[in-house]
Amino acid sequence: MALCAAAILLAIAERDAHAAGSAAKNTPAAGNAANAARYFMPDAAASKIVTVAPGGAGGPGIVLVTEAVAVKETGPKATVAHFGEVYAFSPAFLAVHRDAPVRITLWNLQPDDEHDFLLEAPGGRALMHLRLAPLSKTAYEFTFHCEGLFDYRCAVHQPEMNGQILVLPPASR
Ligand SMILES: [Cu+2]
Repeated sequence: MALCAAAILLAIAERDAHAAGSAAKNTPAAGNAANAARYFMPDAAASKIVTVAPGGAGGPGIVLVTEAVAVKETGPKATVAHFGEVYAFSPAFLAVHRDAPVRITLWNLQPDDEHDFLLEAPGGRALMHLRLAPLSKTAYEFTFHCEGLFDYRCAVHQPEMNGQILVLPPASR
């Protein structure tokens, strides 16, 4: 696990360098081009912690959907008035084994709401950030190389739209 600790520190350093380089562009006025640039797959440093490939081979895998908990279309009205619209990931907790590829299909069920999928290393630094367009369904094969607890969130719907992936030791046979 010492290698993982080093990998996570390196990922933090590279993300900080990236953030510093792009800070000047990071204004609301920068518009859609900057929005497109905010999404990314794991870079070289992050891939030491998790590798992610579009698609993914057979097997049932895991389906991760965006759930409308309380929204303007269906209410409850008093809840939406009090809290605003509330969304959640379902499931909000996944357990996987280290070094075992698992296909995760990300499914945005809402016809008119943007979501995204931001995966963080233990310690909170972003490893990847995907756009989940309305009514989209995209599958990725994830292989975690480090054990630990990884948070995922939708950056659009904070603080409520979060989940965790627990990466366990390899399954014994
Ligand atoms: Cu969202």
